[in-house]
Amino acid sequence: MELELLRQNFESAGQGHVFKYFNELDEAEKNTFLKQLEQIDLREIDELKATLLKGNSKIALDFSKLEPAPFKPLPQNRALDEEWRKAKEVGEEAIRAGRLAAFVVAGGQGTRLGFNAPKGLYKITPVMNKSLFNVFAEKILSASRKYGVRIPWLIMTSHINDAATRAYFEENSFFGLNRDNVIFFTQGLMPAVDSEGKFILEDKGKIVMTPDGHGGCLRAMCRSGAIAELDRRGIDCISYFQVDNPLVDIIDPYFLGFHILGKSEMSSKMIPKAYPSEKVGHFCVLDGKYCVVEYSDLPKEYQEMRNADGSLKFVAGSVAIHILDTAFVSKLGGGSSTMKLPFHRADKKIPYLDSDGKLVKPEKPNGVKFEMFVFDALPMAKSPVIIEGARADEFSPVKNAEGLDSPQTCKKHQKAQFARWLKAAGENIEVDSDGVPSINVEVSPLFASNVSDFVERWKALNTKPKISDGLYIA
Ligand code: UD2
Repeated sequence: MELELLRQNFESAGQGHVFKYFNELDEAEKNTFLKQLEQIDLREIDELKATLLKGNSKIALDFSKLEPAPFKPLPQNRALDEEWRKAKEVGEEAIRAGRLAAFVVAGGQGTRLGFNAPKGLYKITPVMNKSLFNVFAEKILSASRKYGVRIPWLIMTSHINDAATRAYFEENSFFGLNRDNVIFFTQGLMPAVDSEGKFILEDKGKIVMTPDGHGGCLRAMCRSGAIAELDRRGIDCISYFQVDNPLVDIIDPYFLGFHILGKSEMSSKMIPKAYPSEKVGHFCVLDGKYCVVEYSDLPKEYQEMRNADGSLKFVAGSVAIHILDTAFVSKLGGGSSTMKLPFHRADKKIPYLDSDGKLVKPEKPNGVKFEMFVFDALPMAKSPVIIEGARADEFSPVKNAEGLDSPQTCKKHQKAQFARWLKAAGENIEVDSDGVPSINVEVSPLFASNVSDFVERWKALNTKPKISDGLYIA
C-alpha cells in the first residue's frame, strides 16, 4: 500500500502518532515498519475500542440465566458400558481410517512457570526427565503404531517461540516422528493499545504486537494452510490440547467416537472441579447454547453454588481438551462467515516509548492486549458433545513454579498413574494415601499410554524388570 494512503488511514483511525519517528528511520526500517502497519486491521481495532475499552472490561452475562451444561458421565468401567463401548468402536474405526490429527496450542509464554524457553521444552517426567513435547510426541507415535496409521501433529507457536520450538524438534530428530507429519504454524498477532485505544510504540519503527490468544488458532490454521493440508490428507477431526498437560489422552477413541456419533462440530471433555475455585472454565448453558465461562468471569457465589444434595452446581470444569471438525474450523477461521470468535481484554504492563523517544518500563498495567479463547467457539458449534474425563488419568497441568499445578504435583500424579497400572497388572508396589509410590517410576508412552495396553504388554513380557527406585519401563 502507498505510504500516503497508509498514513491517511492511520490518521483517520486516530492512530497517526505511530508515524512520529518515521523520518528518523533508514530505508530498511521504514519498509519493515510499513509491512507491520499493513497487517493491522484498523476496523477490527475500532470495534474493540468501542466494545472492550469503553466501560466494563468484564463480560456482560446475565448469570441468573446460567445453567450447568449436561455431559456424559464416566461409567465405573468404560469397557463394560454399552454406550461407551460403542463409542470406542466408532472412534477406533475413525482413527484407523486416518481421520484424526493431533493439535497442541503452544504459543503461550509460560510466564507463571518462570521458564525462559518455549513451555514444551520443560522437563517433566519423573525418571527420564523428558520434556512435555517429548511426551506428546511419544504418545502420538505410540497411537500411530497401535492403529497402523499416520497421525499428523499440528503445533501452534507464536512469533516469540517459533524458531526455538522448531530448532528443538530438529535437534531431537522429531522424537522419532516422521517430520512430514509434524506441521508447525505461527499464531496471529494483535496490536496492544493504551487506555485511549492508541497503538503503543516499542521502538521508533515498531508498534507492540502480542499473540492473539489460543482462539487465534482457528484463523491461523486456515491462513497457514494447515487446514488445507488436513483436507488433502482426508482428515476431518482434530484432537486439541494444551502444552502444559502431560497426562492428556491425545488419541482417545471414546472421545472421538462420541464426537462422531453425536454429529458434533466441537466436543469437549469436562472434569469435575477439584474444589469450587479451581482455575478452570465452567461448562454452562446460556439461552439454550453451550458455553464456557472462565473462572475469572464467574462470580464466587456461582463457583460455590450447591445442589440440594450438596454437590457443586457448576461442577463441569473445562480442561481445554476438545475435538474440532476441520469444516467447523474453516467456517470460523476462514473469514468467509460472519461467525467469528469474540476478543477478551487483558490489562498488562507494556513497555513504551515516551515523548523523548526513550523506552519506559511501567510499574503497573498501562495497556491492553486482545485475545481470543478457543472455547468461545462452543456456542457456535452444531450439536456439541461434552463427556466426562478422569482427572487422575488425564489432567495434571504444569502452570506454577511451586504449589498447586506445579512440576512437583504433576510428577506425583504421573507416578501415581504408573503405580495404578502396575497394580492393575498384579504387581505389588507400595503407595501412600494419595496413591503415590515411594519409589521413582516411569512408563514410556511407547510401551503403553493407558491401563489396558499396559496390562496386556506387561503380562506379555518374558522377563519383567525389577520394581525398584528409578524403574523406567520402555
Ligand atoms: C486455561 C483455560 C482454563 C482451563 C485451563 C486448564 C483460558 C483462558 N483458560 O487456563 O479455562 O481450561 O487452561 O489448564 O484459556 N496459548 C497459545 N497462545 C496464546 C495464549 C495461550 O497458544 O496466545 C496456549 C498456551 O501455550 C497453553 C494454553 O494456550 O497451551 C493455555 O494458556 P494459559 O496458560 O494462558 O491458560 P490458563 O492456564 O490461564
